Amino acid sequence: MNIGIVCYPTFGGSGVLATELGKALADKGYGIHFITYQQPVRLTGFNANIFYHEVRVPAYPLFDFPPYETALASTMVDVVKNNNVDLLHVHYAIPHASAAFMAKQILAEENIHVPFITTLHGTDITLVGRDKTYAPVVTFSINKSDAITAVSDNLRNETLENFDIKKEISVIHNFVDITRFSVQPIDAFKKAIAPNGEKVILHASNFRKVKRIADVIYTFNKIKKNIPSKLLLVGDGPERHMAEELCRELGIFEETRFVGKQQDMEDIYAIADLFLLPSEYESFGLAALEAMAAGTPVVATNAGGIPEIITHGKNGFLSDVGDVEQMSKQAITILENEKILKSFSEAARNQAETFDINNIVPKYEALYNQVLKK
Ligand code: GMT
Repeated sequence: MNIGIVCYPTFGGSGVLATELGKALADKGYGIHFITYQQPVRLTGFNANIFYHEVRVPAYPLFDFPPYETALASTMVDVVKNNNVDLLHVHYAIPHASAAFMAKQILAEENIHVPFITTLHGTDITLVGRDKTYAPVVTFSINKSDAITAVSDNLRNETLENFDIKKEISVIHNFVDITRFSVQPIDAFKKAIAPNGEKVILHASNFRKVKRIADVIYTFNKIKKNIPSKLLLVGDGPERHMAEELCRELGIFEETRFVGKQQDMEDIYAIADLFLLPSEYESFGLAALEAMAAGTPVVATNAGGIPEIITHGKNGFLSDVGDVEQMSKQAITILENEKILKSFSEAARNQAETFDINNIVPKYEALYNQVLKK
């Protein structure tokens, strides 16, 4: 089977998930055609079954806003025709689902019938998609999808509550490759971050407002008063400058390390003792799952789909959004006692195993077969 995968190629969770899915399917013998404006960041190495098709958006002086959606739909048409693509799987509704619908219609004119599946990831529904500017097109293109999936029960419910969806939405949770995250910590790296054996508190995200980076910093500020610790911040985005300023204001800049966007996340999770995810909302929280796969317990908010991964008091802790007092107490509970830390770490890893790639990818394969049989 040949599958066209459309996603954002960046460090965002939807792009990461789509790329890992494509790689896993290629390993199983599927022909995978990534269609996007840039090589996906997690698409490294060579695999004979993987193809990357760049969407080019030519500049023209008339265009203040180059029409990416049109270029994407045209590229989809081209890729389907020239590579015998059997189905399209688009990740993140905007503008991928409407572009896929357009491509499907164009191909139908030539008697080429290609179904498309839309996977909803989060902000395409909860933040951006709900905005009046996009909502009619998002609703229409979700309804026109041949199958719809959401990455958590919470996101499925949010979609049904906020959009007039006339079709079934299947929940296929995000996954993690447990083997990839089972690496030993690199001593030199741990020493560079925590030279005196301090605990390493980690946060990784795209530093957008929804991640509440200030809460990461305030929580850390409280933790470090009780536990010798360092804060490692991975990623980049609009809130980074504010975060650096806040660390300076609180006088903890020396205890924090901003390392920007990173590829080898397994090595980073491996040296962390605790992961903080104080988001306003997460449809799922893929970074938390990756941390857990590496045996790093997570202190997070009880927002969105996070409680579908973290069992409060067993493999991590959950708090109300903004409750930094509570989050710091929970972090200290885990970190101050090696026995507790070990038991949370093991429980986190066990929980992550239920979301292992080998358990989840077959669900997508079953859906592809179902859609192609229709
Ligand atoms: O906002 C992000 O974290 C990026 C965003 C994306 O679409 O790239 O992530 C969303 O999709 C991820 C993968 O399914 C989920 O793990 C994240 O929870 C979700 N983000 C939000 O809902 C804010």
